Amino acid sequence: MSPEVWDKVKNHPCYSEEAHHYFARMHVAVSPACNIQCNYCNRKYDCSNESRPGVVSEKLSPEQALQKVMAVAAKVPQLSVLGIAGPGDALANPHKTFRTFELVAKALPHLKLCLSTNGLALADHVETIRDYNVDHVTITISAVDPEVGQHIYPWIFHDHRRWTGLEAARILHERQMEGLERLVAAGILVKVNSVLIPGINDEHMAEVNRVVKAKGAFLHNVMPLISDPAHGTFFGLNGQRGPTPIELAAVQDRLEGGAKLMRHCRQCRADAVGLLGEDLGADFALDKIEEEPIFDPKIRELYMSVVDQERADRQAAEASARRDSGSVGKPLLVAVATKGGGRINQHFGHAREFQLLEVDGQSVRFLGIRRADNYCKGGYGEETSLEAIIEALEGVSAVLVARIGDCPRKTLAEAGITVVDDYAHEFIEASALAWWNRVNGDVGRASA
Ligand code: CLF
Ligand code: SF4
Repeated sequence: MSPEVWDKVKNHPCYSEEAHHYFARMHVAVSPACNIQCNYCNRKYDCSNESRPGVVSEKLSPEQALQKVMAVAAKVPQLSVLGIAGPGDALANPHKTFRTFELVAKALPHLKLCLSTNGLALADHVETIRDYNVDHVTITISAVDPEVGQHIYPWIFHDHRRWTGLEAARILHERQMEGLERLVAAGILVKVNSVLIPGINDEHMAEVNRVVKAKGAFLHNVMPLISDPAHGTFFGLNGQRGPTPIELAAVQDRLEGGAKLMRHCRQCRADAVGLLGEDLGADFALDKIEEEPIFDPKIRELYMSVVDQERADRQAAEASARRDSGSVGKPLLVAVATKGGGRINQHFGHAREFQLLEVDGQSVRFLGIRRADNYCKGGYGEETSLEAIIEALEGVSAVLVARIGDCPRKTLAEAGITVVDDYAHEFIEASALAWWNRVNGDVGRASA
């Protein structure tokens, strides 16, 4: 990665997997209207192109959005990105979107600005996006062939009229490609989100990946369709299912070698605040924040210097563990309970998700997130959620945690999963390598 690109992504939790251990994002819901219809969307809720479907966020004016961003920045030194991703399409509401960016850039110039769009209006706004220093844009592109796209988008509103069917999908596709090309030409980093819909675009995803890579997308995020009849979407009501975690992983694995994949997306809430996977949104509702929150840049500077040191120590620890291990061997899957900071610092019972890594004695590859309801509910464990966790950890050899009770440790062992708590609060990658080396040693290398 060039130093220029690294400089753009190193503090962006979505564009860099490494950065997501240290930095937080927040969304402000300033853009209510939308100019297309997706079959996985119900307009009662927020845009599911960049957020969890079925969630309604508090709609804000640009001034209220600024107040909220100030309140979060004052309390969350990890905050590095402000994203606009709905509740409709950011660029179907350009005045509100850009006014919000203008206000925030003036008050908090250290924040990165990020927007997400379906791409229909994108080509008309590329210069403005560049002029407002928006460095990161996500376009949701779930098809690059209108024959496929027509099964995802029933209509669009473009050029003062409504278009349907194949024609709508064709116009949307052409506009998305034009927007992507122009953003890349303007030096803006583009992430492409694709919603994976079994039976509709799963076989087509390799082509989407190939095309967006050829056009210069920086990152491709394949997100699973979340389909629930209770959300009242066309797909939800018509029995269209989403992919299983194994199906999603299989598609992602097939795309390796193409456009770089994002595997740490949490399909966060449209009003999400905090590290990815964390949700502080409810603490920052308008009725809970001060009218004029005060941001102290010194606290932020202090946090940044801590992160610099942590990053250097983490890299050095990994390099040292690699040297100790010596050679490559049999790859094993490990799951890690972490609250962030790049360390194994979460109690098994508090983990709602585990980071999945593949370790082979020399490298540690991040494979994604396995979600599980947290086991510990108010001081006591629940057997049914432990079963769900064991299911979510399918294929995993060991789970690295800060602490765990005797009971779940025993049940996990019976399911063939080793619990490792002797690297509590240590760096993730170095610990995974050290564990691999400890259990495999020469045996692992010989059988590789
Ligand atoms: Fe928000 Fe999206 Fe910007 Fe990130 S989210 S607008 S790029 S700041 Fe991130 Fe959330 Fe996944 Fe989106 S984890 S849903 S990819
Ligand atoms: Fe819904 Fe977003 Fe699609 Fe618009 S772009 S229809 S808000 S999912």
